[in-house]
Amino acid sequence: MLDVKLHNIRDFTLDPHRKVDDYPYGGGAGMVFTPEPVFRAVDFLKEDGEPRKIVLLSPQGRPFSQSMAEAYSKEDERFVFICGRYEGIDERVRTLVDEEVSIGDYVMTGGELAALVIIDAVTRLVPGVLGDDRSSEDESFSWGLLDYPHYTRPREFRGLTVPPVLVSGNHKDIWNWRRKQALKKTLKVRPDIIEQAELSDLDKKLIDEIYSEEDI
Ligand code: 4HQ
Repeated sequence: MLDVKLHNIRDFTLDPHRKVDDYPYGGGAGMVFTPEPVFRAVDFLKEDGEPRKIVLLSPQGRPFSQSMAEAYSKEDERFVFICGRYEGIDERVRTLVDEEVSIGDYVMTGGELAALVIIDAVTRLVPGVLGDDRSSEDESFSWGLLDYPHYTRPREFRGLTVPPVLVSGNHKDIWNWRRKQALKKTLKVRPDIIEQAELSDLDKKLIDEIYSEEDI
């Protein structure tokens, strides 16, 4: 089971204007998220005494990854995602935070979409949540590479055909073809992943084939 609750930070303000931002000490452009409502919201959420992991979404955080999604999906602890707005959040909020996480090197208007991205990636890994029985070996990142191309019926669509190997029924050939396509795609768009990966002798052979065949 998975349960998501949304809390409006303005509900934790103490002033009639429900203000959550203020000018930065030291000057400069933009506004800063004020600490009081965030502390009050976290205090409220901790009232039941249940343990929680407090996660702050921010471009300064640890980059979110599939391995973090897997780890989160296995936790039975609850999570609180603090989603800031404006230029940033008052630094003292970090004293409440267990983990600071980023979904990528870009700046959004707020952390809400980052929290949704994490919730989405974790949800699909929670057993039974989506009623799925996908085997994890089929998933692209568990290969440690980008995904290989997928095809379904019809065999020919607007003159575009399905690679014959996929209808050959030869599972070894199909596996090798998929692995080679995954290596090819990854070499092209994410060479950094190839550098990190532990490549088998077969992978090295497939990479040699790719280089001898193509201009990549
Ligand atoms: N923001 N990964 C600015 C992000 C972000 C990201 C969240 C926008 C924090 C203050 N969060 N607020 N990238 O761009 O997580």
